[in-house]
Amino acid sequence: MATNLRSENNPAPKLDGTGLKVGVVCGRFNDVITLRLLDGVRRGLGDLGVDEADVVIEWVPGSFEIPFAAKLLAESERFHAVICLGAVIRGETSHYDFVAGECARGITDVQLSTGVPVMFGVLTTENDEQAFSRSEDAGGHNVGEDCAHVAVEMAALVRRYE
Ligand code: INI
Repeated sequence: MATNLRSENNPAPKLDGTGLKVGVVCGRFNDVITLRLLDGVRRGLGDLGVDEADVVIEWVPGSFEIPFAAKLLAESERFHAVICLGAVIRGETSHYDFVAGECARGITDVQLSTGVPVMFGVLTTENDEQAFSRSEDAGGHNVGEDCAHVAVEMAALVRRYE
């Protein structure tokens, strides 16, 4: 994720994931990285009180397939939030741009058309090193863990307007 300049006067809200049901869509392409992101999601949701039994994980071949699966999960009405995990690492052709761009666009479409918050936990990096440094073990930076927190915050926002 990019730099996040945070003020000390605007603390993040207290998050409680008790009772939340969360769907996770995970890309198998670069799964050395996406498995690490998935560990981060499990850690983050567990820390906020989401029951492991309330987390459903669906694997898809790659990031390009993620929006399709996210739509299925979001439309199922079984989840308060969906988290998408993928790793698009730049190669020598423009394939990267299409996969990353369509994945991001598709995920946005899904959350706006279904009203279910969908997290963008898809790494788009220049190289492997950048991908590893965004999918670290407990105590380090892990975008999956960030997404778990944002999923709980967004689900709470939806609940306030139901
Ligand atoms: N999928 C990824 O998740 N990451 C990548 O880096 C990637 N690259 O570089 O090709 C990738 N490609 C596969 C793509 O997501 C689809 O599975 C494939 O095009 C079939 O639709």
